[in-house]
Amino acid sequence: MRTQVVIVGGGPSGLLLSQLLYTKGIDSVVLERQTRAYVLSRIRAGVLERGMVDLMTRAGVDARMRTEGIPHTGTLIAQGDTLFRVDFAKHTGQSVMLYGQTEVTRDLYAARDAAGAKILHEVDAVEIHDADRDAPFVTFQHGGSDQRIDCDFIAGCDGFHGVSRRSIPAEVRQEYEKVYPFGWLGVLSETPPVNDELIYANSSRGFALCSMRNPQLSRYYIQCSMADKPEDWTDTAFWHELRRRIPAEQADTLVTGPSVEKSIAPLRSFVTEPMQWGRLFLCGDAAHIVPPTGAKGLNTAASDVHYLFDGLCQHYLDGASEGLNHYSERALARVWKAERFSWWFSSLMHRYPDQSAFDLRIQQAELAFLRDSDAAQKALAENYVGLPY
Ligand code: FAS
Ligand code: PHB
Repeated sequence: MRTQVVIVGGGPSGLLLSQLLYTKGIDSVVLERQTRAYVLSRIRAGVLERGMVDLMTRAGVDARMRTEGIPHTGTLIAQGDTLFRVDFAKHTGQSVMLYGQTEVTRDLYAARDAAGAKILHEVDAVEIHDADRDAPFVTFQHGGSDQRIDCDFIAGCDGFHGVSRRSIPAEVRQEYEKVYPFGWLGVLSETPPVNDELIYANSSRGFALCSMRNPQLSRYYIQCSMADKPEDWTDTAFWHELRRRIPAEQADTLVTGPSVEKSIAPLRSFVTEPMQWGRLFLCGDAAHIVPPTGAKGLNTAASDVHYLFDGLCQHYLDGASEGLNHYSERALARVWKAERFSWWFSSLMHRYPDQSAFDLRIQQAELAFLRDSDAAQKALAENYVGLPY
């Protein structure tokens, strides 16, 4: 088999890149380890930056998002029982779009199917070969037989646990990591959201987030111990704890119901440099991870895809190599700003096991400054709606 671009990983990064390349007549093959049903079963991100909305529009997959997505022009921040709003529209003139990653993936699959795209599911033993040469290729097992695809370029879109990052020699890679001493226990419930905008809450019992997918589907998170497992938490225990972490007014109006999904996500900040090696380019979680506090995971994957798509178009359509040659430095410049914001917002909103009395006072002062300062709120808003590509 031969194609122009082999894309390892069929999550949002891989599917979005494949669809964008298709709009420019650039051929790709997507290799996905899981089944399509498994990929679509994952409940992850919920907030799309303007840049991601624009990319979905360029990819021709924005129709359902524009009818079912919910634009948000601000968010609420709760400190104990006090609430204040950060107005994105006032500070940036922009909004974000509440539209689940699962729906993004569903829309991308539909477009890829309509285009007769080659997406191979349940592939095993993917190996990247000669990425540092002019004729790279990928081998894998599919349908019980050994396969090989020759290509011009390889996009590593296979997430944190994929094979692509590890295909760059260890002596070439520099990795940066911070593991947070807590996780997020997330619940999806077929109940009306407690508020029409998100509530990020810093309470004496820990962080909580009230989010949503649509007027009848809510997404809630509470900070939990790294030792916790989803089965340790009954629905009753979750709702009781969430009520204790959000302001009384919202706790009193919270509509609870059975969880239709319950999972725990560990929190880490991680970046690998460089994000390219020869003709291999890493995108999304394959190259970096953020704590989900700032809703930057999926959105930073999107900006990677933007830069790589731009570079591949330059190569194939203009015969120029500047975009591909500088992909890693362009992508990393924005990645590190997303890492910073995600770390800062996580430090502001969570209670850390080793937090001293001084640390707590500083955190409370930072929240009070954010509450009282237009400049501080403008800074948060600029980062939240998404910094320029
Ligand atoms: P993904 O991990 O989504 O996709 C990689 C794909 O590659 C997967 O389908 C995988 O099966 C496949 N793959 C892996 N190894 C392979 C191999 N060897 N061969 C072939 N295929 C392979 N972000 C937010 O903004 N908000 C959130 O609330 C949020 N919650 C999250 C919760 C969890 C549990 C996780 C893990 C992430 C969360 N994220 C969140 C971040 C998430 O949204 C990612 O940023 C987003 O999925 C990145 O997309 P991809 O880069 O495509 O990686
Ligand atoms: C979500 O709706 O899943 C969500 C929203 C905002 C975040 C993280 C997750 O910061």
